[in-house]
Amino acid sequence: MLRFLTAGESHGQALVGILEGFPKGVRISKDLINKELSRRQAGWGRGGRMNIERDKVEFISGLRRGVTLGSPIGFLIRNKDARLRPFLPDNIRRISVPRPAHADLAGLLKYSEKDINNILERASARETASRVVIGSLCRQLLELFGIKVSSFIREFGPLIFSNSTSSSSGRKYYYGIERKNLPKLKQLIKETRNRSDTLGGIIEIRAEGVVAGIGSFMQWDRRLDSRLSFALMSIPAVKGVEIGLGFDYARRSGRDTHDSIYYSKRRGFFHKTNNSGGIEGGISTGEPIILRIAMKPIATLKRGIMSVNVTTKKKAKAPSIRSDVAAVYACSVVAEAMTAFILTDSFLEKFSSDTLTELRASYRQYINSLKKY
Ligand code: EPS
Repeated sequence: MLRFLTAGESHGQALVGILEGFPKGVRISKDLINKELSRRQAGWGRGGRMNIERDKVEFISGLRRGVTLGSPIGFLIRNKDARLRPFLPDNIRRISVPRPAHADLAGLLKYSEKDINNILERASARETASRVVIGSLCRQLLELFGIKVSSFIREFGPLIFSNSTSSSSGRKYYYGIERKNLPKLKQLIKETRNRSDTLGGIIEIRAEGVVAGIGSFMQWDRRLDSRLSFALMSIPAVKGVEIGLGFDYARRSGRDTHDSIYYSKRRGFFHKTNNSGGIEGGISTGEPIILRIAMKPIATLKRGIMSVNVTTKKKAKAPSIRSDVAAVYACSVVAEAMTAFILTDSFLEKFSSDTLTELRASYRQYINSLKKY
C-alpha cells in the first residue's frame, strides 16, 4: 500500500514529506522534481511569496546514489520566508478577523483558537509543494510503464479555452493554454488585480497509457474513480470533480453516452468514444483517464469583504494578507501529482511488488495474459 504524509507550516523552517511503500530499484531524477516544483510556483497572478521562494527538494532518506531503497522516502523543502520557530518566540502579529472562504473561521472554532495564524499556517496552499514531490516520484515510476499524466487549463474565470491541450505538448502552450490566448489571460489577471479580486478555473487532467484492470469494484475505497475523486477534492480550493462526461451524463440518455465496445486483433478491446473518462465499474478501461476539477477563486482578497472580529464580535473587513490573484496553474500541477499518486497506489495494488524488477515481471505477465484473452 502506498501512503504519504506531509508536515510543515507555511512559514515554518521547512515542508516535510514521507512516501511509504515505493518499490526498491527506481532511479529518481531530482531535476525533474525541482522542475515540477518550479511549475507549481509560476503563473501570472501568483502572490509575492513566489518571488521569495525557490522550492527545491532535499532528500533525507529512502534513496542511495539516486536509486530508491524500498524504505520510506523522506524529504524536505526549506522555506526562505521562515518566521515560525518551534521553541522560539516569534513576532507574528495576531490576526483576529477570519477571511471568508478560507479555513480561518471553521479552524478557529474547531481548535478553539483566537489567533488565526495558528490555523492559516497549516491550512495554507503552501502544503501542496510537498505533494508535488510525492507526485513527481510517482510519475517517474509510472512513466517506466508508459503512463503519462498531463493537464491543461480549460477555463480561467470567465475565459473558456476550447482548444486547450495537455501541458506536456511543448512550448507553444502555457499550462495547456494556446499562446494566442495569453494576451486575453494577461488582461484578465490585470483587471482582476486592479479590482482587488481573485479567480479560479477548470482544469482537465489526463492519464494516457493506463492498462485496463487498474482499480476494483470490490470495495468503495478501491474504486479508481472514488480514489481519484478523493485525492483531487483534497487539493485546497477544489470544489468539484468530474470524470469523463461528468455532470453532462445526467443531462443526456444512455444510448447517447455509453461507450460502445469494439475489438480488433491488433488493438484488442477498444472504444471509439470515451465518455466514461477511461474508468467503468471503478476500474480502468484502457482508454485515457480524463478528469476535470473546479477550483474556486483564491479566498484572500486585497480589499476584504465583510467578516467579524472573533475577539470583539464586532463587524470588520477581512484582512488583506499577501496572496495570489489566481493559482489555477499551481492547482493543475498539484492535480497531476495527486493523480500520479493514486494511479501508482492502484497500480502497485494490482502488481504488488517490493522491487522494480518484480513489478516489471508482474506487469509483463498481465500484459501477456491480456494478449491471450
Ligand atoms: C502559497 C503560499 C502562501 C500564499 C498562497 C500560496 O504564502 P504566503 O501566505 O506567505 O503568502 O501566498 O497561499 C494561499 C493562496 C492560501 O490561500 O493559502 C504557495 O506556496 O502556493
